[in-house]
Amino acid sequence: MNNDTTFVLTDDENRQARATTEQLTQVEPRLVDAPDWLHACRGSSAELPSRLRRRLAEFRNDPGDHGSLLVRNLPVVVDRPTPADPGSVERDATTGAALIGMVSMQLGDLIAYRNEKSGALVQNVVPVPGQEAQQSNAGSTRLEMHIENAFHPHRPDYVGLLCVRSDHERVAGLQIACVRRAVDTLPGDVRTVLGEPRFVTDAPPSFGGGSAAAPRHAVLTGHPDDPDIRVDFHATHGCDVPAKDALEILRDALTAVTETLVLEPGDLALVDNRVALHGRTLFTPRYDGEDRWLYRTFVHLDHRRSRAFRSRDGHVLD
Ligand SMILES: O=C(O)CCC(=O)C(=O)O
Ligand SMILES: [Fe+2]
Repeated sequence: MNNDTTFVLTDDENRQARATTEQLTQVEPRLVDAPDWLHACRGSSAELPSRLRRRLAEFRNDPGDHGSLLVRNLPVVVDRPTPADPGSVERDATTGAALIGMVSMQLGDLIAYRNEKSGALVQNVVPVPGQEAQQSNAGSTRLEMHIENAFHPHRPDYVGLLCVRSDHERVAGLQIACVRRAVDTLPGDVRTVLGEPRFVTDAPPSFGGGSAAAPRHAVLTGHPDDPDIRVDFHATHGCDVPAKDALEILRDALTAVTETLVLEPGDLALVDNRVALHGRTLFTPRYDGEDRWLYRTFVHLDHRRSRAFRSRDGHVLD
């Protein structure tokens, strides 16, 4: 198992990736969600520096004890103010969109959800005026630890977060906590409860909201010593007292292994959404066009598996 959580491109690799990226940004119609552009992106992803491709193949095979990989020194160029409109997405084939697209495609296939950020494959994670306290990526108060789309039957296998711009004070921390480093510290009876369908996760309002119709699910599944995890500490609730208690014990165990990364432009965090949660520390936006800006992608490993949820065999899940 490779537990090295950081991969830094050398300057030569940065130049090589820049050349591939520049070519890809010129491919018509220069729109991320267009099938022709996505096809070109898949091809270009095979031309990323070979050392990076090897590391990504290892990460796909085994995400390590930290369940995440930070790729640094990617050649991101930004020539626009940070957007601040609600639900904003990146439709243009910018250098950043090309980079996160290519790296994501070395792991699997890009997906999005029709009810979230208008189904765009590359989404902006930016603070939005008036949404400071929201438990969404438009907020700037602390964002609780979660796996992505915990409520959904087809959750992404990976989440990619590429930093285009840091926050002014360089304090906004992406937080990551992997169940692989916490599971041993949980008492046996707590693990048993977490492995039973005694939890519900509310869907966000854009997906119909609430937990009334939400099916009960387990928080830990798979091998008891190396489980997958399905929890969002804002949206998941225990259905009985032992289940509620077990969630609190799990939260403490994950807090003890939480790592915080202040991303810099050109840093891409890849999180294995089956074993690791993510969240964000508080920061103060200024809404001056220079605020923190990440691009986000979702990736799944088996495109075919979700075919019934995708009309016209596209990338957007209904
Ligand atoms: O802002 C961050 O660092 C993470 C936000 C987040 O959880 C997301 O966009 O899925
Ligand atoms: Fe998230």
